[in-house]
Amino acid sequence: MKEQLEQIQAQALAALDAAATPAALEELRVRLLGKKGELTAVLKQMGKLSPEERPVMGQMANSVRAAIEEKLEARKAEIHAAVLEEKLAKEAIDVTIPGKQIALGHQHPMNQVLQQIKEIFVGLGYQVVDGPEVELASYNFTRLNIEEGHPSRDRSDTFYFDDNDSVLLRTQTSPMQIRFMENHKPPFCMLAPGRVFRKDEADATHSPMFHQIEGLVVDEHITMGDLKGALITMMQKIYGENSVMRFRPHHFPFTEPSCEMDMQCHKCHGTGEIDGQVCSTCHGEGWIELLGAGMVHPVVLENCGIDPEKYSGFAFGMGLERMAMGRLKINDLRLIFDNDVRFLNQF
Ligand code: 2U9
Repeated sequence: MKEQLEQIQAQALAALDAAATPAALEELRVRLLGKKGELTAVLKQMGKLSPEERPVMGQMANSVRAAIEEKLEARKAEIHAAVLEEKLAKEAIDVTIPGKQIALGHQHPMNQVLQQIKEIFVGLGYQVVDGPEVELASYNFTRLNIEEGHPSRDRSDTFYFDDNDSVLLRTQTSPMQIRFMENHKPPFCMLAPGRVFRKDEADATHSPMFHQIEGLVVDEHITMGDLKGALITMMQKIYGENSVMRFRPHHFPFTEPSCEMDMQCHKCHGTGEIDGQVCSTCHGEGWIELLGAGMVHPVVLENCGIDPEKYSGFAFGMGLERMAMGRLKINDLRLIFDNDVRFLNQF
C-alpha cells in the first residue's frame, strides 16, 4: 500500500506539472482526489490493514492528498497567470499608433451665407418664417398684384400642377409674406428664406430651383429711408463697412416705388476696367446688382386686410445663390448644387 501511495503521489505530481490548461487541471483533480479517484480507491482498502498499520497508512494517505492539493493550487495559480499573460499580450493596445483620420463635415457654403444673413436680420429684430413650397396661384401671383396674363405666370416659366393653373411650385417666397399678414397685425419685421422654382434651363447663372430671401416690414410711418437703412446695414455687414451702395429706380408689381440695390465693384472700384481691360467681376458695369426692393404696394396691403392709409411697409428680395457666389467668389451657379467635395471643402 505504501508503494501504491508513493506511486500515486509521484504520478500525480508529474501529471500536474504537465497539465497546461485549467480544463486539464480540473480533469486531474477529479481523477486524483474525487470520490471515484485513485486516492479514494486506495483508502477504501484501509479496512484490510492491521490496527498498527492503519494509522501509519492513514497519515501517509493524508500527506499524499495534501501534497497533491498543494501542487494543484500552485499549478492553478501558474496556469491562471499564464492565461492572463497571453490574453493581455493578445489584447495589447499600442497607444502610440496614430489614430484614423475622421473627416468632419461642415455647413454647405450656401447655408453659411444664409446663416449669416439670418443672424443679421434676427439682430435687427426680424422673425424668420417658413411656408409651403406647393402654393396657390392666388398667393403666389394674384394677391401680390400680378395680374392674369402677366408674363411670369406663363406656363413656360412656372411649374403648374393642374390644368387651370391654380396650384403651382412657388416662383418666389412672397406668398409666405401674404400668409404671415393674414395671421399677424402690424407692426412686424419678418424674413422669409426658402426654395423657389422656375422653368429655367440650368446654366452658369440659372437653375430651375434656387433659394430666395425676402423680407417685409410693416408699421405706421415706414419710409424708403427705413428700407435703405436696413439694407445698407445688412450689405455692409456682409461685404464690409466701407462698401459703397446705390439704389436705382425699378418696377415690380408688388412694390411702389420700387428699386434695385447695387454695390460698387470691389475689384475695379466702379471704373469698370482694370489695366485697360474690362473688369471680369462686374463685366465693365462698375456696379454689382444685389437685390430688389420697394415700398409695399397699397393694393397688396389691402389684399391682406391691412389699411394702407394707416400702415406702410417695405419689402425686399434677393437670390441666395447669387449672394453666396458674390460673397465667396464662386463663378458658376452649378457648383453650388453639384455637391462635389473638392468644391465644398474649399469653404
Ligand atoms: C409682399 C410684398 C412685396 C418682395 C420683393 C424683390 C423686390 C426682388 C428678386 C430678387 C432676385 C427675386 O431672387 S430674385 O430673382 N426679388 O427684386 N422682391 S421686392 O416684395 C414683396 C414681397 C411680399 C407681400
